[in-house]
Amino acid sequence: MKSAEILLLVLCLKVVCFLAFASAPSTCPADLGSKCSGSESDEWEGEFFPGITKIKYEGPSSKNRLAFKWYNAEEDILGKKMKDWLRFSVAFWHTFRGSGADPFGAPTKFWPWEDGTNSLAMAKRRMRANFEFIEKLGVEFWCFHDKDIAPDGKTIEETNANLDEVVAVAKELQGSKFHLLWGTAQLFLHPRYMHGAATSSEVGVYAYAAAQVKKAMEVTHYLGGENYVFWGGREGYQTLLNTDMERELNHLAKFLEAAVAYKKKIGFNGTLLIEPKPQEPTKHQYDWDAATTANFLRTHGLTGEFKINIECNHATLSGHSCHHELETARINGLLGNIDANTGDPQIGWDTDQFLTDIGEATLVMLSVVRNVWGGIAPGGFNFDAKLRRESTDVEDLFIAHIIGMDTLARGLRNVAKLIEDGSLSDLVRKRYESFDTEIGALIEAGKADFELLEKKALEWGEPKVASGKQELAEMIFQSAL
Ligand code: XUL
Ligand code: CO
Repeated sequence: MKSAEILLLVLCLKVVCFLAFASAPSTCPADLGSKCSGSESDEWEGEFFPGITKIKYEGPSSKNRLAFKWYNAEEDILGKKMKDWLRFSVAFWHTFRGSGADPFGAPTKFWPWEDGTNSLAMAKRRMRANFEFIEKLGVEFWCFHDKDIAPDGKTIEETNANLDEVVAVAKELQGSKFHLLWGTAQLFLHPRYMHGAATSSEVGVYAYAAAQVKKAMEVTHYLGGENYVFWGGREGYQTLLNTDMERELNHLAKFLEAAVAYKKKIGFNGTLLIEPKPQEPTKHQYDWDAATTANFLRTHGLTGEFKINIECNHATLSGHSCHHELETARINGLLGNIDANTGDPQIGWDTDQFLTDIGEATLVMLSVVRNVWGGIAPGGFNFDAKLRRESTDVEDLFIAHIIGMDTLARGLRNVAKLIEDGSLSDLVRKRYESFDTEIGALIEAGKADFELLEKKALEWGEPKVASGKQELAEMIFQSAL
């Protein structure tokens, strides 16, 4: 091995160790001075974000980087306030535990409130920072994994006690002003989950995962969570040569059935959501995409109990667009929530970037506005998105969320324009108008048999086939941007 390779290996191992035990830096950077003491106190003098006041809407001509140009929470669009269409949520794991580490490089973010530890005191202080952040950003919701918000203890009991302490702080800070969009259990970081959790080949791991999800559901319920998410972090396989796929899928279904039973037992009324992803960390994740997930739910009689959380970056990893995944979930009556992010067109992994593409956001909002309930509540838009490794200023956390919120707000405004204009829906309606006939109605009602259709084909002769008008559709769409 060349010395450069050894250096890289050592660095990677360091990063892996770092990720396993804490997302915060393990030593205090020199420039944090006395505040970086690693102390046992969750106290913090003054504000976490001094100099940043509540982010306001200033309109499209504003040059203020800390203002909304398009998102105006109270403004009515298509009969609802923007904030009620969008229900934005801050993802605790990215915004407060994201360190900037990647497989090749050490952490780059050393937020002033971090003390370099993964202590309980630090966890409580971080929770206070979270609520100051969402208040200043003007967001009402947040999301978390159990492991993001509280450190592990030596036993399940100790771990649960730690979680309870932090959750009590979160409950107090939430008050009636803020809400939990969803909670989830993190079932992928610890080595015990290397073969999966509900799909592990080890029964002890299956039971451990059940205990963890049970607790995560309890605290989500306690915090008034509106949803609970299952993302199959390692529920999949690396090779079919050592895998009994049928058995693993059955185990997963039984695990989800047990979750439904427990939800009912504790009186948790939130929606259970499955978040599809095709690969990463496993070579093949079982919840590949929306269609695979819908089929799995149907096969196991779980469709009435679950909805789907579509993450845009996962959609593109599965070879679909986010719009395709949203439409697939929507037409199956399963669209429950959106993890609002995007990938990079040249990089083939889950880069979890803030969505900044206005066209993409308009397509996303088309699905949301068309959804059966006219929106996705009790779901929302969770920013499962992180700053780039190289973005290291505290204000970057605000700027990233502001652009993410403004982009989706622009998408919503554009959909309102498209609806008002009506030409796009006219184009689609006209395209199928040959079915708005007596025979079309019989086909759609399942009453047209092959003999009848053959009779019609003989009578009509060679059918005339009209233009699909794709470029016109694109022209109309673009005129709304
Ligand atoms: C991972 C991912 C997760 C889930 C929650 O790709 O999206 O953050 O959203 O576990
Ligand atoms: Co996600």
